Parts: sequence; structure tokens; C-alpha cells
Amino acid sequence: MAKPIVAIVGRPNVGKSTFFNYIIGEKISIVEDKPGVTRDRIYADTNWRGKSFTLVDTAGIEEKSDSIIETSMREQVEIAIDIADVIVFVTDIKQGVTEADKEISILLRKSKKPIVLVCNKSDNFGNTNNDIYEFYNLGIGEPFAVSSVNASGIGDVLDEIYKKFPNQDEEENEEDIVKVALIRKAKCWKIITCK
Ligand SMILES: Nc1nc2c(ncn2[C@@H]2O[C@H](COP(=O)(O)OP(=O)(O)OP(=O)(O)O)[C@@H](O)[C@H]2O)c(=O)[nH]1
Ligand SMILES: [Mg+2]
Repeated sequence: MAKPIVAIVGRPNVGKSTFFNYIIGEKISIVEDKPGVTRDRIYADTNWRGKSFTLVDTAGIEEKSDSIIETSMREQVEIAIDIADVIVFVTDIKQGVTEADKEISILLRKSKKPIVLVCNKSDNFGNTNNDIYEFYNLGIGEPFAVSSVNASGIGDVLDEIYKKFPNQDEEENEEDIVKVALIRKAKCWKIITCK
């Protein structure tokens, strides 16, 4: 089976690329040096607990003052939903839940894809931060407190992503099943196998 795809989505400036770079940085040195980084989606392969997957950063989306959610942002989220096996929805705990976060949540919930909700910029990780409870209102599930600049909380997010990967054992077993047919031709039996 192909590697699972994990897409990072969220409003501009919440720290998606910082989160992406931290995870990829230890494995692929300079993601930022590739051309078109600021405009295109950025793909990089990585692994967690021995499981390989492709991480996708959705980048460079501008919010305009005349609408809460820019068309291009909606497109980015929709593309991510289409391609991803697991979606990481990054929010900013310092800003709290915004209208755009709520709109993105509606799109994500409709997709029925597995989602991991990240409250980035939780720089005082370890201290009780009541601000995180507000994020339960998005209806996505448990929010994970992360500080991408301090590299805290990221392991828990990766564990959660790992749990949400499609069950590959089942799929691989299915692929391994060999169907056998016995066909009688003249006076001989012929064995035909197919996957
Ligand atoms: N305090 C704090 N700042 C952060 C954290 N993560 C990212 N930032 C800062 O937030 C700003 C935006 O970070 P980016 O990673 O570029 O955000 P983005 O979501 O990729 O932004 P777009 O590509 O424009 O959508 C930068 O100044 C980062 O240094 C964090 O955990 N804590
Ligand atoms: Mg970015």
C-alpha cells in the first residue's frame, strides 16, 4: 500500500510551516530551499515509530478582510481533504477560536476524514492553560497543546496521527489473498491463480 498522506491545514500564521519543518527538519534538511515553497503545497516523507508517511504543508494563503474565509483557503482545505488519509488542523491558542477556524472545522467534519486538532503556540506547555478548553467547541475532538517553536507536544500529535492511519494490516492481508481456480481442460486439470 502507498504511504499514508498527512495534510496540515489551518489559517495563515498559525504556525503550520513551523510545525511541518520541525517534524521534517530532522530527516530532510532544508525543505525551505526548494523553489515555490511559499506558494505550493510542500510534500516531504518522514516516519514515526517505524511507519513512513508523507507530510503535506499547505502554504501561502491570504486572508482578505472582505470575507472570513478566502476562496483559496477553502480550496487548499478541500484539496487537503481529498488527498489526505489524516488531516492535522492547526489553530493558534493565543488568538483563540476564530470564525475562520469554525468554517474550516465545518469543512473538515463534513469530510469524515480522521482529524487531529493542534493548538499551536501553547508555549507554556506544562502549565495548566484553560484557553485550550474553548477548542472543544469546534467539534473535532481533543485539542493537542503544541509549541512548534519550543518543540513541545509534537510527539503526542504524532502518536495520535499514527493511531489514525488506515489499518494497513487488513489491507495488506486482503492484497495477499490468492484466488485459485481449478479448470478441467480436456483430461488435465489446470490451476489458475490471481490476486
Ligand atoms: N510563540 C510561538 N510562535 C510560533 C509558534 N509556531 C510558529 N510561530 C510563529 O508564528 C509565525 C507564523 O508561522 P508559520 O509557520 O509561518 O505559519 P503558517 O501557518 O505556515 O503561515 P502561512 O504559511 O502564512 O499560512 C512565525 O512568526 C512563527 O515563528 C509557536 O509555537 N509559538
Ligand atoms: Mg506556511
